[in-house]
Amino acid sequence: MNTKQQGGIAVNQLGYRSRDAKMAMIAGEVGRFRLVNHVSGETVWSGDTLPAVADAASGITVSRGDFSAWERPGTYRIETEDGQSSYPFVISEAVYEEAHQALLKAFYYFRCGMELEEKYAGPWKHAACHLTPALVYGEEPRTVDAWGGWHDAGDYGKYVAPGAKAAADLLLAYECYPQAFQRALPLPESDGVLLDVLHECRYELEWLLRMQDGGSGGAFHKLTTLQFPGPDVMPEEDTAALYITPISATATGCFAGVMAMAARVYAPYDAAFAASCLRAAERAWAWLERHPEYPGFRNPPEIVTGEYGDEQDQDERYWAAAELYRTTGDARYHEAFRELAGQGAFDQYELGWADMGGYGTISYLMSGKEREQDAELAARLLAGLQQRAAELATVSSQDGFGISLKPEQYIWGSNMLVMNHAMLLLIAGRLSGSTTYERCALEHVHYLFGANVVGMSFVTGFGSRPILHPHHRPSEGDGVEAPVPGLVSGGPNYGKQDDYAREHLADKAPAASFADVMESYATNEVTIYWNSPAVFVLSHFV
Ligand code: G3I
Ligand code: 9MR
Ligand code: ZN
Repeated sequence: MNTKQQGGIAVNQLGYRSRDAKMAMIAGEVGRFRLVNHVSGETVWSGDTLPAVADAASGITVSRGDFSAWERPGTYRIETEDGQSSYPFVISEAVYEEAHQALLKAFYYFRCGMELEEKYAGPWKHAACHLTPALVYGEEPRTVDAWGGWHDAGDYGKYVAPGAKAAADLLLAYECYPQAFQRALPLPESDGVLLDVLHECRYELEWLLRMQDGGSGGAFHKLTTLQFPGPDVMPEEDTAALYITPISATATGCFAGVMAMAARVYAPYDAAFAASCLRAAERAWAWLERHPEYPGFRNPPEIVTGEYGDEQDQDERYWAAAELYRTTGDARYHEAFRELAGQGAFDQYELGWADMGGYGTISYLMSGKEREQDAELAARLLAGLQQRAAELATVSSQDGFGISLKPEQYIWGSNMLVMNHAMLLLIAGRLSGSTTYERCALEHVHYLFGANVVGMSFVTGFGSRPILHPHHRPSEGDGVEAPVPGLVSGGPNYGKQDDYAREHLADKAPAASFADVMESYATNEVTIYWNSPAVFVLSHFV
């Protein structure tokens, strides 16, 4: 555990709601620990840590100090007999509101194709970028004018499948927790009518619509320069030619899924937009039907930007069928969904950019009251979801930091898995009308904001020791000291696929394989689809 200044006591650096479970994660065999009023220095409560756990993922022994009993609002710190102290944190009714807003506002900062004005962006303002039409790779001089949307990450590429995952998480958050989005961000589009989360998603959806091939209805896989620009190049300085790569089945499936979802969500507010989303989804579905087998996407030889390769497209088709059925009630889509569900060729409970099956399952289960269902299939999917949630809870109960990642799951973007798992736990609870998994999901939030072995808040701008040097070109190039706020870092990655990690993290345990340095893109990049599940999860707790 990080032993700089504050010692090996990790807490959620934002704090805890009064009535929630509260745990300090303390390195070593501990014993007595105390809760100290950070203002007066007075010890307000003390107790014994739980039996120490040898934690496989972090490679250390952890003693957990449970101070759930203390509910009185205030600012506190945890101390141990040997003089160690945690960062200060608050206990209060409302602790996650600011972070929730910032995690959503981050999408505005990722916007491409428009000026980010000081009025909305503060010091992180910049000029409009990437406005030139993109050459269609292999079909030059054909061009497509697909401006707008969100940059993917620390690079300026725009990729359909990850973009669809990010938008789907936000739309799902809105469908499950509309009350969490009542406060304006604000955005340039804020009008007091449509919630800002829907304005923000629409910015991406409009770009996605431009990524559909007018002729065939398939979705182009991605839009990027041939190579990544230098690490401090601002978006508007990245003026190399843009290329659109060929259509892929995974992009087209994701496109159909998120468009069908949008058609449903926007229908009450903008019938014309909703109708265009539905038409786009149906044309994409028709493309999928005409291409039942399609090779997985590979970067053409000259293009070395993110590949987002994925050989398995059945899960994206499954998601698309579920959303199209939920939105239209058309029996054709139900039939297609049942068929794909029956083949069992993919994981039906995953929520990653390559594994979209979980979205299909969730959509089908959430449509239960609106649509006729195959009762047997619905029961099987619900049982499967409950079982997955139960497994995650079991892993969490054995983990030193209370989360559901096994050591081998600290991969590139492990924080996405942390938040995806919390999302799955919350949805499993919601669909069975229980609060069983809420506590476990919240432990994942505590981990994200500091209760982890590196003792850092993985979100820029939040916590006493937040990420300061994300692999994010605007944060590097804008001359502002603080990085763009509200960005979720990828997190520990035992794969160590960058030079910095290979050199400096070689001997680190999986959960400790992290460095807050710009060079380490395999541990410390930021992306839209690592932020989006965090927005969903915090929406439950605000
Ligand atoms: O799924 C396997 C797992 O089965 C295996 O046990 C494990 C062992 O390494 O690997 C897992 O695969 C990993 C995969 O991500 C899972 O999502 C790969 O190792 C890992 O290399 C791969 O990383 C991806 C990375 O691109 C490199 O391709 C990240 O998911 C993905 O988020 C990241 O995306 C990049 C874009 O290409 C470009 N833009 C920035 C973005 C974020 O860094
Ligand atoms: O900046 C790039 C980042 O967005 C990608 O996720 C990553 C992996 O594809 O690659 C980064 O670019 C690096 C490139 O791959 C190798 N040379 C150094 C680049 C970072 O400055
Ligand atoms: Zn741009």
